[in-house]
Amino acid sequence: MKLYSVPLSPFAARVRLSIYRKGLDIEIVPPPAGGIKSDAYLALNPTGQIPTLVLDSGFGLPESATILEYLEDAFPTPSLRPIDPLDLARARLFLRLPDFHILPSVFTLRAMRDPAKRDREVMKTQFEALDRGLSYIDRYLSGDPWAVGDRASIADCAIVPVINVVNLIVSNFGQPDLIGRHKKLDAYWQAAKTDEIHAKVIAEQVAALART
Ligand SMILES: N[C@@H](CCC(=O)N[C@@H](CS)C(=O)NCC(=O)O)C(=O)O
Repeated sequence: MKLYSVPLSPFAARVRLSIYRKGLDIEIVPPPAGGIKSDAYLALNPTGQIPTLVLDSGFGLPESATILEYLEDAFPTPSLRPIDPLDLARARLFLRLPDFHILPSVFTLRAMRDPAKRDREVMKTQFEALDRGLSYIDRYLSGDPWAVGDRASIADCAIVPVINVVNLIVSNFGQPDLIGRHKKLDAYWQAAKTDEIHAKVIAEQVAALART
């Protein structure tokens, strides 16, 4: 199996976290020559997005949340899927809430990383939206050190790379810290970033941003 991934992408990073945490023998590779809109890549993943998990059969599986669930089913141990139904529902919320309420603002702001392309009104609206999205995450966190329950889960895979990219955007725009405004989220992040596997993915994202 192999995973098409780029280091900074929070969608790809959540799958890498699962692969590292579960110790899976999955090759992590950059997009093929020609990129993610090439015919070769589109044949694997018609959305033309990163990540794609390519199974040994050659089947290309898109969508990070679906890939995480597939890895849980295909490689059940160690499990990153909470057992209690409500814990599992909360873990899945941590996949959906960032996708709808945080990452769209991250991508809008990232498109304005060149100071010459910045629009103050758009920036204000998007940083407010980010703060609101983070408050949703804060609300459903267990506390620290894990997002749901008392062990690592797909919830941590989902939110650690997201919190990291929010911090990177905030610092890139010279804005005040957003994570520290949310008590449970701040405590979670302080603990989560000291975990060795989280730290590996955080460092991959930071290094990728430094190269762009
Ligand atoms: N819903 C998808 C989103 C994937 C996504 O948007 N990936 C970005 C990288 S961060 C991408 O490939 N962007 C290029 C594009 O959309 O053309 C998932 O969860 O995998």
